[in-house]
Amino acid sequence: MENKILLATRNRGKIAELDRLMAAFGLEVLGLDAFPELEEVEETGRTFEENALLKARHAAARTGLVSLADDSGLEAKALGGAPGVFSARFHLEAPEEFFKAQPRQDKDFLNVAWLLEKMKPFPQGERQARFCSVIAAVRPDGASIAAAGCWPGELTFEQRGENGFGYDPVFFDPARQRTAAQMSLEEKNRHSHRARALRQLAGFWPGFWAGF
Ligand code: ITT
Repeated sequence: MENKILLATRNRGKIAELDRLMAAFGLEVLGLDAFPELEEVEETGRTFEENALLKARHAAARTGLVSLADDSGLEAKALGGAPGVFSARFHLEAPEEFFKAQPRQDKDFLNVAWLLEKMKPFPQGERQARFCSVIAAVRPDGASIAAAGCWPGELTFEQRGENGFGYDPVFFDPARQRTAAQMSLEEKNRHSHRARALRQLAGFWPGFWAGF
């Protein structure tokens, strides 16, 4: 049995976190860089779980390797759980004037700026949010496991911190009194939605791996 697993994500922030988190599994972790010809799968699911399974299934079927994928996002209570599964594409719903007014045009910056814009009417006390992640693992024979984790917090009014990626600079953890972008990788990996999901998944792992 090969001791290799494919991490099926193109998001560098996720790769850095998952690489470190998965060290405990004692596996050789390959990235999608090893498979440049693998086409991206369209994320058509309505839930994090559906999308995580879609991505992991696609990678396992094409490469013949046990594949792990994360689908994740931010849910703001005041926005009825948005952006949720649309977190990576949230800025696409913004009007043209919004884009013209932005100093940067990269995806992470635009998503965060659009979120702060939508949250403008909501004062402190109405800014609860959580990060959620579902991590799915799929074997080449199609067998799968999946687990979820969420990280409760609040949205700030401005960006704080330089670390992490995506929405980290506006996600404030009240228990630790700082944003996710003000945490080191080690600290974020102790508390994050992704860490919580992976801890859950670890419980199913021995049976999943043994049947491979
Ligand atoms: P892959 O599908 O290749 O994994 P992606 O970036 O498209 O990469 P998703 O579809 O799961 O990943 O979208 C996740 C979105 O939620 C994306 O905008 C991230 O920036 C954001 N997000 C998820 N986890 C986050 C975290 O820990 N910190 C900040 N933002 C996060």
